[in-house]
Amino acid sequence: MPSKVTSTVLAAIAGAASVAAHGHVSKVKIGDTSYDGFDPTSAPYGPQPDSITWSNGAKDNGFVLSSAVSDPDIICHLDATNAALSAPVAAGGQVAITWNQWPDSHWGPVIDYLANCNGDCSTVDKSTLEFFKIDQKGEITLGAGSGTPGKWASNQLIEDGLTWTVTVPSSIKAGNYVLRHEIIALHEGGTVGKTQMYPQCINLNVTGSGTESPSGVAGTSLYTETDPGINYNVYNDEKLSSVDEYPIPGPALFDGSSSGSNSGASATASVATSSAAAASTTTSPATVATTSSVAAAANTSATATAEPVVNASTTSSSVASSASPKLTKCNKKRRARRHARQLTQ
Ligand SMILES: *[C@@H]1O[C@H](CO)[C@@H](O)[C@H](O)[C@H]1NC(C)=O
Ligand SMILES: *[C@@H]1O[C@H](CO)[C@@H](O)[C@H](O)[C@H]1NC(C)=O
Ligand SMILES: *[C@@H]1O[C@H](CO)[C@@H](O)[C@H](O)[C@H]1NC(C)=O
Ligand SMILES: [Cu+2]
Repeated sequence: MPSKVTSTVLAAIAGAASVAAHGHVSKVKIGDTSYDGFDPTSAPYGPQPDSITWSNGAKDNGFVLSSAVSDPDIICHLDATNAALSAPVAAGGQVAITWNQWPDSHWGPVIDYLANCNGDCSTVDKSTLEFFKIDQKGEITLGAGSGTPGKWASNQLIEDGLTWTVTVPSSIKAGNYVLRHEIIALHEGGTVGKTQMYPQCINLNVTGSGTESPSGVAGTSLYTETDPGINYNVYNDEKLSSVDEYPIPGPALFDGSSSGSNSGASATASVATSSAAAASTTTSPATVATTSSVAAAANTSATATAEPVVNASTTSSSVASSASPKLTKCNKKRRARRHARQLTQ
C-alpha cells in the first residue's frame, strides 16, 4: 500500500514537470506597446478582463489533441473565452508573439490565421469566425538521419527569444480581427489523434485603407486528424530529400500574406480558397517562394484540380503513415497526472 502511494506521487511529480515544460503566450508586442498574455497556470485562472489575449482553461500549459480538431476547443484553446480588449495595429504592421517557454523536443510548424469579427471581438461567437491563413512555417532543415528530427519552426521560435513575428497583410480591410496563433507539436504525430495543438487567440483592431476580405474557414474545419501534416512522423527525415516534403496543414496561405510566395504557385492555391486572393495576385509583385507555400499550393492543386503544378507532397503521405520509433514520454506522464488527479479528487 504505502509503496503504491509513493509511486503515484512520484508519477504525479514527474507529470507536473513534464506538463510545466509546455508553454503559453506570455507577451504580445506591437510597435512599442507590450501586452501581457493570458497565463493559464496562475490564479485566478478565469477570464482576465483587461487583456487582448483570449483566456483558456489549459491550467497546465496543456494542449488540444488532434483527435479533437473538430471540437470548439481547437478554435482558441480549451474552454476559451473572448478577450475584452483589442490592440490597434496598422495593416502591414507586425505583431510579435512571445511564449513563456517551449521544449526543443516539441517539433512542429507555427501557423497564424486571421478572422474578421464583423463587429466586436470581445463578444463574437468564436464558432462564427472564419479564419484565413496569413503565415506558416514548417520544417527548416532536415535532421541528420537515424530518426533524428530536423530543425522546425518551433525550434526557430525558441532561437528567436521564444518569439514569432507575424505581419498583418497590408491589403485587408480595416476592422476587428481575431489573430489565431498556433504551434503544432508533432513529437507524437506519427500516431493518429496524438498531435498536440497549442492555439492562442488575440484581438486586433486593424487600421488602414485595405479593401480585401479574404474568405476563410471555421476553426473547427481547419484540420482533420489524418491530414498528412497533422498525422506526421518527425523521426523519418532520412527518408526525405527536402523539407518541402512536410505538408503544412490547414488551408492555403492567403495570397496577400507577407510570408512570401511565388506568384504562380500562390495563384494556383488561391483558386481553391479565395477569389479575392486570386484577383490580387495579378497586381502583387512576385516575391521569393517559400518552401511551405509551394507545398501548400501543390497539395491544393492536386485536390482542386486547378492548373498542374509539381506535386511537392508526393512522399509525405507515406512518411506520415509509418510508425514513429522514438516517442517521448509526454503522454505516459499525462496519464500519470490524470491518475494523480483522480487520487486527489
Ligand atoms: C478600433 O479602432 C477604431 C479607430 O481608432 C476605433 O474607433 C474603435 O473603437 C476601435 N475598436 C476597438 C474594438 O477597439
Ligand atoms: C492538403 O489537402 C488536404 C485535403 O484537402 C487538406 O486537409 C490539407 O489542409 C491540405 N494541406 C495543405 C498544406 O494545403
Ligand atoms: C500527389 O501525391 C499524392 C501522394 O502520393 C497522390 O495521392 C496524388 O495523386 C498526387 N497528385 C498528383 C497531382 O500527382
Ligand atoms: Cu509535451
